[in-house]
Amino acid sequence: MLIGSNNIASHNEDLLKKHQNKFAFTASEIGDTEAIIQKLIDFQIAIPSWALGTGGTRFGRFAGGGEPRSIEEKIEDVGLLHALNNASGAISLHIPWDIPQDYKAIKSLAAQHNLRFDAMNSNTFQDQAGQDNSYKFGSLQNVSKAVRKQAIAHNIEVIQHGIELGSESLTIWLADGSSFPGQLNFRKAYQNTLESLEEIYDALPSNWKLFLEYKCAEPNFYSTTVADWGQSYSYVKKLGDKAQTLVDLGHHLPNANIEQIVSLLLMEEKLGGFHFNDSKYGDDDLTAGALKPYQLFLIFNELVEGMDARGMNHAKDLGWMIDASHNIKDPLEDLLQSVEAIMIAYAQALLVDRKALETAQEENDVVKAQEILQDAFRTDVRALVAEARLRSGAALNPVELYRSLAVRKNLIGERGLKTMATGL
Ligand code: LRH
Ligand code: MN
Repeated sequence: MLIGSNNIASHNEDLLKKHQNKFAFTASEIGDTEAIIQKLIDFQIAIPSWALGTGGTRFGRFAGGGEPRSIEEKIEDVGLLHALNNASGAISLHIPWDIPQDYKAIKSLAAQHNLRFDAMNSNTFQDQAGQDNSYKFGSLQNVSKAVRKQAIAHNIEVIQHGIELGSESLTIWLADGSSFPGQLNFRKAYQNTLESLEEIYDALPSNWKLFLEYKCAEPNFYSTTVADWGQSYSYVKKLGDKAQTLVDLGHHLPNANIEQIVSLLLMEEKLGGFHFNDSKYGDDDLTAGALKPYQLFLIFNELVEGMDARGMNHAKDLGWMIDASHNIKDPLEDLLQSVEAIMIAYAQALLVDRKALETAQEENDVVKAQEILQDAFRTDVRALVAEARLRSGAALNPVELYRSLAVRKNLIGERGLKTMATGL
C-alpha cells in the first residue's frame, strides 16, 4: 500500500490551523527554533525488519493480520512509516530472517521508498535447518572450535550481504552464557569470544563499524558472556577503533543508570549506537517512551551534551535504531509512536540551557540544575516535531492518518489475515 503526497496534503490541510497556533506559541517560548527544526528533520531512526509483524511470548501470540511475508513487503512497510513521518529513513536487516535474493532489486525498491540499509544483524542464537553445529551451548564462546568457526563464518556472510546493500555496520548480539553455576569457565568463554570477534573484526571493510550489543540476561539465566556495558567495552577496546558498544535500553539490570553509561561510553569514543524501546521488568521491548519518558529524555540530554563536547554530527555519527516487539499493538502504529517519543526526547534535550546548567553544576546549585532540566522536559515540543514533519513533506499526525487511511485493513486485504512475518 502506498501513501501519496495527496493523502498527506489533505490530512495536513485539516490540521494546519490548529498546528500553526500551537507552533506559534511554542516558537514564542523557545529561542533558536529554526536550528532545532533542522536537526529534527535530519534525524533518522532505523526500523528493525524483525519488528514489522506481531511478536509474542512463550505464552502466546495474537496475530493482527496483513503482516509482511517477504523482505520486499517489509521494505514497503518501512517505506509507509517513512512517508508518514519522514523520520524512518532506514531499515535494519536481520540475517537469516531477511536474506536478500536479488541485491539490485532490493536496493532499487528501498531507494523508491527513500530508504537506506542501516546496521546488519547476525543471528547465532538460533539453529537453522540443516545447520552442522548447534548453538545450544553458545556460539563465539562455545568450547567447540567447529561451532565457533561456523558462527564466525555466519557473521562474515552477513557482512557480505551488507556490503552488497550499502550497509556500513554489523550488530552482534550474543545469547551466549550459562544457566547454571559450574556450567561455564568464564575466562575460557571470554577468550573464545574475543578470538572469534577478532576474526570477524578482521573481515570488516575499512569504513565499517562493529556494534557489540550487551544484555544482562535471557535466554541464559545465570551468566551472559557480553552481559553489561563494561564487558562489551572490554571487548571493543581490545578489538580496535571500528568496534563500539551498542546500548539496547531493555538490556540492563533494574535501576541501572543508563544515561551515565551513555555519557561514559560517549566520552570514551566507544558508543556506537542504540536499540530504543522501553521496559518495566525485563527485555520487554515495549514502545519507546511509553513507560519511562523522563529516562529517555535524560539519555538524550547526555547524548547532546557529550556529542557537542566532541563536535559530533547528531544525525550521522551514532547508530539510531529501534528494537521492539509488538504483542498487542499494531506493529506499524507502535513504531510510529516510538519514533515520535524519540524525536520528542531529542527535541527536549536540544532545549536544555547548557550554559545555565553548567553554572548551576559549578555552583552545586542542585535545585537550579533540576529546574533547568525539568523546564526542558516539561516543555511541550510536539508542535516542533510536527513542524519538522510538515516541512519535510510528512504528516502532521502520522498515527491519525495511518488510521484514517485504514492502512491495516488494506494490508489485510492485500496480504490476508494469517500471514506471519519472519522475526521475533
Ligand atoms: C536481543 C535483541 C537483539 C536482536 C534481537 C532481535 O534481545 O535485542 O538486538 O538481535 O533482540
Ligand atoms: Mn536489541
